[in-house]
Amino acid sequence: MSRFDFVRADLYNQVDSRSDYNKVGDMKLLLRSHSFVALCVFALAITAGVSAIESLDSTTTQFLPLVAVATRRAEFESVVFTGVGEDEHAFTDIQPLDETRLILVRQSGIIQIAAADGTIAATPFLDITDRVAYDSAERGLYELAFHPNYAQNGFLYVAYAHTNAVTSQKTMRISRFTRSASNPDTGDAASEMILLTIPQRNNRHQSGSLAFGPLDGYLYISVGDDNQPETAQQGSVLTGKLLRIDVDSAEPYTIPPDNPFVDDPDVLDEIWALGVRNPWGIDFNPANGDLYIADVGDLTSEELNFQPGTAAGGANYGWPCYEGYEPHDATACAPDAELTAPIYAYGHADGRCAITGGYVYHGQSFPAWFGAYLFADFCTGDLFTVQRSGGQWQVRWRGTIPWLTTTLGYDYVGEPYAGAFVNGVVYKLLPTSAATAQSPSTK
Ligand SMILES: [Ca+2]
Ligand SMILES: [Ca+2]
Repeated sequence: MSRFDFVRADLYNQVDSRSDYNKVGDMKLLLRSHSFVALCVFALAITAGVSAIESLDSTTTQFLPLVAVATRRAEFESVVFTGVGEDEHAFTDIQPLDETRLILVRQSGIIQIAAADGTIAATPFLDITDRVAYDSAERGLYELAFHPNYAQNGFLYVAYAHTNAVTSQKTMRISRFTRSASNPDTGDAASEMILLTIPQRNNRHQSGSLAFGPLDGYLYISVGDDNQPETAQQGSVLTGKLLRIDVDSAEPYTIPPDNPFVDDPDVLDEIWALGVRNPWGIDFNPANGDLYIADVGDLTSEELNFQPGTAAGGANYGWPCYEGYEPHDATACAPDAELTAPIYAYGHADGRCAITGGYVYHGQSFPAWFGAYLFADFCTGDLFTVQRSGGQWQVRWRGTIPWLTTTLGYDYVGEPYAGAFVNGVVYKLLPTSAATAQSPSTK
């Protein structure tokens, strides 16, 4: 019996064929070239799809259709926090710099500092636009991870797309930068130490999410399949994988001795997990080391994968053998028993198109969300929480972010923000009852 036999087939009854909008890159390209027309068509597509969808309750593990969402009360309001019209480049990461300030990573290659009132500092924290290959679709600067001991060593890590000026070879780089000795509010652009250079052939599915394991201190890196799905099952390349490296024992890095494939000559030692497509966000629960992997799907399914904090690595999340719970391409696949199914997947009904990963909420403004993982859909902006209760995963709709959601982030006390695509806005999410009385500038 397949591990995928528990699939709730009804999830896929909702899948439709409005797949012109079903991938982040497609949507971005479309918006860049035909933004107004695309949005109008998109709105019509949503409207047209609603009537065919049955009503569902949010306490089930299915998504609420938009018609039902509209009748429910959103738990938050999205207050414009910063950046309206200043710069249309997408946000790819939001996280605290310190108690009062946020770090905002932009796909174009600039990392900025936002003050508590939303003001963006005139001097960027780091500007590496000179080496980031930004194509306004999927290539660019992805995520940033501060070293757990950043306060002492000043090390930060980024993932970005690069194109060699002479050979035109495309790569994804994982690099370390060091805080400036003269200005602690800046990174030193000349301090780059390249850890990994991963060859890429295409412009799609680069991923580039970074996170330090809260239990082991190792750096985890997601690498997309580079639009070569078969590579996700190949141990000889790093695309379509999660990697795990030790950045502390020697430069540029070493292999943790307990990595799952160090004794397997057929699988590269950096590999921690296989079978991912385009993880748009890997994030640990800092309380217990649980790992959430939001993996953007192809035509049918957006999936959320999970690894308990006690896991020893080596999981195979199944792409391209499966997309979500559906068989996709069985060529050169491991047996089903060796694959790990997602904890949740959703189709593209109601205009949803691509999962945007978030983080495990530990703030105070939304008590009902505490300990739950937040994620959103890129196209609709619907925000959901997922949490295990009584051994079952429960997904709940919490509200809708008003613009295409490229990233979810948080401040020093864990309160949520959402980065938008192309309109240069970061939203702060405030409880509905408080949002009208409280703006970020008065907080
Ligand atoms: Ca090996
Ligand atoms: Ca999968």
